[in-house]
Order: sequence, then C-alpha cells, then structure tokens
Amino acid sequence: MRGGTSKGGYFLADDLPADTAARDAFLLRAMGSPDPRQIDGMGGADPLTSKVAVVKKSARDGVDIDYLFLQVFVDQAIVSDAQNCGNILAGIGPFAIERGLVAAQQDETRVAIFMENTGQIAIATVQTPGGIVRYDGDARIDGVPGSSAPIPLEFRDTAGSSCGALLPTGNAYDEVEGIRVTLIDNGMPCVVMQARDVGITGYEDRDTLDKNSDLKARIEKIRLAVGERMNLGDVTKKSVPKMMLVAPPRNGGAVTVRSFIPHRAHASIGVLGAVSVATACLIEGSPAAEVANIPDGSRKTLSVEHPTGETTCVMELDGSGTVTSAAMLRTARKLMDGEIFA
Ligand code: NQM
Repeated sequence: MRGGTSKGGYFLADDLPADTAARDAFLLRAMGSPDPRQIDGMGGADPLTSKVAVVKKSARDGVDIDYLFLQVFVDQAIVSDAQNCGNILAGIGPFAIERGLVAAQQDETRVAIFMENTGQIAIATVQTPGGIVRYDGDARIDGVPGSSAPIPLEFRDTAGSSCGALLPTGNAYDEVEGIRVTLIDNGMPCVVMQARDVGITGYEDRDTLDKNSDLKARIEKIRLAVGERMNLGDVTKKSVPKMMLVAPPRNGGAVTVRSFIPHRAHASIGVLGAVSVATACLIEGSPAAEVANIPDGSRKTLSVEHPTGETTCVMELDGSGTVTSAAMLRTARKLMDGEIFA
C-alpha cells in the first residue's frame, strides 16, 4: 500500500514468523536488502519505499489495532523498530478494515491505533460508504500525484515518544559541533537547526542535498553526538534522530524544512517529523522559532514547506503554550494484495 508519501508492505502479525530474527530475515529477503537497487525484492531502492507495517487486533481498552512499524534499510542488513512512521500509519485503517480486524461503519470509520514503536495512540478516520473502504476522492497531498479519499490522522500525547521528554535536554537549544540545535521529540526524535548554519539555503531540491557529501558528513557528526543526550543510545545503526534543516518560509507557510532521514534527504517530510519541527517552531528562543512565521491563537494551522510542496499540521495548544494535539491530512491507496516469496 501507499501510505501518505511512503510505500510499504502491510502484514498481519500472524502471517510473519514470531521469532524476531526469523521475521527480520524474511523481511530483508522480501524487500531485497541489503542492495542499493533492492533488485531481488519488493523495496523501491529508497528508504521511503522500504517500509513494513505489522498489524494485529488490539487487546487494549478503547483501541482497535496494534501497529508496529519496521524500517528495512536499503543498503544494510538492518530492520529497525527504533522509529515510528506517520505516513505508513495512513494505510493502517484501510488495511485493518479490509482484513476484517475492524468492522466498517456507515459513511466513515474511526480506527484507534496503538503505535507499538512509541506506545501512543492515533485516531484515523477512513471513508467507508456502504461499509466498504473508499480509496478514491478529492484529497490531495503534496508529494503524491492525483487525489484520493481523505484520511485525517489525529495525535495526542506524542511528546517524548522515544526520548522520554519533548526536550530531552530541557533546553530550547544546545550547541553541538558549533551549531545551535533543538533536540526535540513530539512523535519523532528530531535535531532541528537553521539550514544556513550548516552552509545551505534550505531551499535545495532532494538531489542537490543527496549529492552534498560534506553536508551529510557534518550533520551525521552532530547526529552521532546527540544520540545519548536524546536518550536514544548509540544511534549509529538507527534511523533516528532525523536531521531537520529549517529556513524562513517562501510560499506563505510557517517554515521551510529539508530533512535527512537520516542519511538520505526526504522527498517531502515525515508526518511526525513535521509535527516535531512545527513544535520546535513554537519554542521560544529556538533556532526554528527565529525563522518561523507563526499565526496567533491556541489552534494553529502551520504549513510546513518541503521540497515537493507543503504539509499542513493543525496544532492545539493549552493555556501555557504546550502542544496538546496535532492533526494532519493524509491519503492511502491499496496497490496489490497477494503472496510474497522470500
Ligand atoms: O515522520 C520518513 C515518512 C517518514 C516518517 C522518515 C514519517 C513520520 O515520510 O511520521 O512518516 O522520517 O523516515 O514515511
């Protein structure tokens, strides 16, 4: 399925080996990793298309589905559960309904999803006219051609999802390798810095960023230095934290971002990555706040500009300015259904 601006294999947990090592060996074979072209598997030779969702009915009160996200590295034999994925999340509701794990309601079905990677809950609303999942519709998201049925996603209590606190060091910014960075986790561990501080404008396209090996080496040094401080341990073989390079908005939005996830530039931006960057923009004294354009009010619609357009986050704040929930519009599409040989 395509979920948001990513694509992956969606599996029922019961169909995969229960043993983690056997499961990971299967998924590496299924995706064709390690190989930069993933020629011997279903992966698309890009971290954004080498993703897996493991889905089961939830035993938790008030929750329909348990979702475990796995990143299958393209060119290394690594399957990591160290991060969540809000884009692949967009396909979970439709998949769960189609597999009979959730009963479809008339018109639309709200699916409460426990995200196992971070222990938090998201609510997805799926169009189900006549009790059947509808994929076609008028909703457009930048980074995906055409239009599809809308799947709004709602997140609550995502602060500190993997780092234990929104700001794991307690600071609006820290200085690392001579660069001011905000270490933040509002659903996705991110290191947010100003693009100009690392020698780029922040308006480059994905190819230009991917070819900039000096920049990549510089931000990887910062990434490895902050792993422990972000309570993530040694991040050498992890796909977090994500590196977020921000600049002033150019198209009427709140901020512009170029993200590394973490070794390749993102074609757009991750869902929870965008929520975390938008949250960094709201933290007084942070490098992101200096370049961001933030509207007034306790309900803020923040357009995060990225290489292929923008992603809109709707953030609710309480009286103290703390973000209490975030919502985002995604779409998904069923691409094929069948048996995979590995
Ligand atoms: O941040 C890519 C994606 C993601 C993650 C990545 C995501 C999120 O675009 O919630 O969606 O950062 O590895 O699928």
